Amino acid sequence: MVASPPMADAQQEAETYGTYIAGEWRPATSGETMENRNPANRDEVVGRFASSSAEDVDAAVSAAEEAYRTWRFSSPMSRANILHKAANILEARIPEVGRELTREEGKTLKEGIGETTRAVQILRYYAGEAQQPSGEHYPSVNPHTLLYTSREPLGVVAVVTPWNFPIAIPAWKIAPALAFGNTVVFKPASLTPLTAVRLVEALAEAGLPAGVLNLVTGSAGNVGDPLVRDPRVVAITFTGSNETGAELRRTAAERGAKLQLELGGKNPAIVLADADLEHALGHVVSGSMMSTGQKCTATSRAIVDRRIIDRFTEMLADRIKALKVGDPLDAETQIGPLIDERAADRVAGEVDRAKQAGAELLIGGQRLGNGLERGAFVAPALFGGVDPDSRLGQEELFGPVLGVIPVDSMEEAMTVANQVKFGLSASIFTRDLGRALAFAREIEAGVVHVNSETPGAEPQVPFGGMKGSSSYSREQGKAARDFFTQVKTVYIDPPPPSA
Ligand code: UN1
Repeated sequence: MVASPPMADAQQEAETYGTYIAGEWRPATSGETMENRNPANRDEVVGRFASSSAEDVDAAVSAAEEAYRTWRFSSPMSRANILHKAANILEARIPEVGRELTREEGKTLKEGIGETTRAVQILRYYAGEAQQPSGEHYPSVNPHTLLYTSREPLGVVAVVTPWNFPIAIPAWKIAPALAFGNTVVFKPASLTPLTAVRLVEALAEAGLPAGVLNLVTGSAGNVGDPLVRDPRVVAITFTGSNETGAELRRTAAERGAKLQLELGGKNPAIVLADADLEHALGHVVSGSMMSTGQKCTATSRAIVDRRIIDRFTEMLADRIKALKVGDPLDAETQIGPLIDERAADRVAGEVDRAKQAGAELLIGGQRLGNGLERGAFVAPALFGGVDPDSRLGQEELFGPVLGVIPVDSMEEAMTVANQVKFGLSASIFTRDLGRALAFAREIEAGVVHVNSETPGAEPQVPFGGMKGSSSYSREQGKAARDFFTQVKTVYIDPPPPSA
């Protein structure tokens, strides 16, 4: 592994950013701000952001409630126009926004730019989706009755998003919420508020009426809690940890709010003996290590046929060892830091714990020095001979850690793959069509890949997990309409003929 120390624009003056409530950028009512630092270099302040409280949340929900009265009846074509315009505005800013995303989140510049580009595509997709049919016409027992359904918006929606995809996930929640006539209060992860500001700026500049989209930055306790408990918020869409997901289930159930959850994963890649190993290698390494392993769709278990396991493990070790870890703004870097110090210490601690529990650490797992000590860097780790029932085989570590699990047969591979509480995404690498089809049928995962990596989500198809990975609802594609609207059934009979 080669280190490239971050040399970013550390001395640059940090700006202060406000909340966006009722069409205005304003400081938190308390006047307090929070600092956001670059995970590649903790000396660098990326910006200062409003540290909001319940009072700001109250103002944002009031603004969203007020705006809903007219936005819900606005023409879907005018909503589509705004989303198109926002896409164009953001597209023109991809280089800057992608770079800022990298400075605050730590994924490589290529990934930061890629994710911003993806947000543009998502905005465009929902501009189109806004104009699709939104109801059905039915026959009725009464031949004169006009009987149809229409999809109507829900009301004020809380959008609560994670730091690991700080622009794509907010875009894929906010765009459909708005396209279908809801208004939004957006609470981004407190570790990535700048990217959230940039997305909201694009939508605001595109002409969203005041109050339709409100941004409230701050901590989970000060902003997230009052937001999801507010009785005027009728729906909550959340991507993040299973712990927070469990709390949200309780809160939403208590007050009858509609809820959509995207939670963790422990995603397997099965590599059968007949696979093209070079091809599988590329996808398993990229699936497990890109974004420093911090994707809920990341591959964290390579389930490998014993006949090829020695060779494949050696290939994995060589490839992972050669990954260039360093400043994510450096074009040569392949792996950036984790999101913060705490995450880096936690992942390094999990690696130690797994070692002590008997897993065989082949490479990596340690915090990195050599010019990288100012950042949250951990060397990408590979474990061999992982016990599928161990913590390493079962729990999501959310970092650059891959465990190889040996199996003797396709049947055993399937059993191991399904023996976890999660079910987000899964891959198989094989040339055998029968096995690929059996895998697609039997795997307990919401997203299935044959001969490609576990991460990735195209905007036009549903995305979401089975079992502990979600709340059964799906995001994106046509599925977004199911969550962000409700059905109205309308019977229209002609009046009796006048006498
Ligand atoms: C992807 O794999 O590109 O938080 C998207 C996450 C997922 C999104 C993954 N909700 O990692």
